[in-house]
Amino acid sequence: MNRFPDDFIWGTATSSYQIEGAADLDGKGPSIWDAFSSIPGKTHNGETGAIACDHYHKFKEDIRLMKEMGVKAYRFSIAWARIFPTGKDSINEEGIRFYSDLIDELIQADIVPWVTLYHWDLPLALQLEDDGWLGEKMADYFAAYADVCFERFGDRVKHWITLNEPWVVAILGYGQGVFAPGRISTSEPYLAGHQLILAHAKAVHVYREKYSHQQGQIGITNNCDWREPLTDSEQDKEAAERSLQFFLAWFTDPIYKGDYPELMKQRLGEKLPKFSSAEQTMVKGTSDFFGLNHYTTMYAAHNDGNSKEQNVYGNGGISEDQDVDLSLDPDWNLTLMNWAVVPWGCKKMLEWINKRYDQPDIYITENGCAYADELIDGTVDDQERLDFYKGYLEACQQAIDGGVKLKGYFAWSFMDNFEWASGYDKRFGLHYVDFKTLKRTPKKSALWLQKVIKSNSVDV
Ligand code: PNW
Repeated sequence: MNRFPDDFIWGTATSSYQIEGAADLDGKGPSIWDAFSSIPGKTHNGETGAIACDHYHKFKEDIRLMKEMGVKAYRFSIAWARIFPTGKDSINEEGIRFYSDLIDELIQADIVPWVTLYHWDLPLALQLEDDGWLGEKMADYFAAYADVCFERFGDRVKHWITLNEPWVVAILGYGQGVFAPGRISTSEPYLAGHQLILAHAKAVHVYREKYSHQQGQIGITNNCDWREPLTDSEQDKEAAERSLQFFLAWFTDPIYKGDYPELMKQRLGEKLPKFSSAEQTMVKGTSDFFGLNHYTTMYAAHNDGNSKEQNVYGNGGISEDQDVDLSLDPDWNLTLMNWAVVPWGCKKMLEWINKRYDQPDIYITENGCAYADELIDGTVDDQERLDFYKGYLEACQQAIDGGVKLKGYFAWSFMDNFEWASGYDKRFGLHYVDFKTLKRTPKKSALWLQKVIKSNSVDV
């Protein structure tokens, strides 16, 4: 029987705005997602995270369900605006209390908290006063907020993730405008990305300089889809590599190597901000592990600059900077997000990271799929999701067998939740949530994953 390593970390993941609700309770300030989702037309059916799964009030029940599944770790995020309602200056003790209680409850249940400091719900005040991630004081504000989290929670939290998916913040938030703050630009994503990297690095330095006695780990989570060359031609192979560098190495090269990838610098020229040499030193080496969110795969082909069909896919980045055409194999199954199910792409992605960054410890901090699940006679038969997880976990196991240091896997998501601009129809959860009654029900895939975790093997 194929087994995962004995110390493999099995977890599930969520984020604050997608599950908590209680958007303006107990002193929480508004975030850019409260504002963005209240603008007509920005989200599916005008839905918002104002109530979401009401995890704010139901977290004890949720932890009970996690315990039943047997998960070893739970990745959640802190809403910055619960801690600092305006993003800075004065602390909201009621916000501290909520996360402190959540952490205590997890530890009592023997579930290790993995805490993300920023999963996109920026305090609105910082957007209005400082232009959000375009603002040059953001790194200081983020580091000050992180400092308070380390101080108040670091006695119990030993696993920190600074930022979730800066690529999404930069491209979908500042490029395509489909996520908060809704900006549309071909240059701002690189400016926002730059401030995000600096903010991450500053927070890591605070942690290492002031809180080393807490003996925790800190890193960042980036997302990347695999890019498979459409043909064997050198041009398509180069296009796929270029696409991966514009997607992932944009954020991970500065952190692992000290600067942006050479080909991005060449192609972007003045559009790409530069790190001073002091900043390069500050940024380099600021991740104790490689956090990866991985969902799908696309073919990449060279584009000679004449094709008009460049931006058809939401996750291509700024394609005119890359000269890459993306496409799907018509044989691939699609999830409700129209993301293709390609387990071997996950294995290749892990191998690419292993090679480029010299065998780092990798954690898949998100992987999962959305379907239109239905609750029928008290059960949810989500066989497609079960097959998805089986395929991707087998790919993970093959990568581990091939020498990749994959140390853990967090399924996205613990329960159905507010899928950002797509609202509540896109169900990613292992647990079904009835958004009228807020009742939770484990899906078939959750019961299967429970067995996987127990036996440390996907052959169950
Ligand atoms: C991630 N893309 O978002 C987030 O971390 C989660 O909050 C989210 O619910 C989950 O994946 C599912 O979407 C992404 O366009 C959003 O490539 C968009 C993309 C990737 C990740």
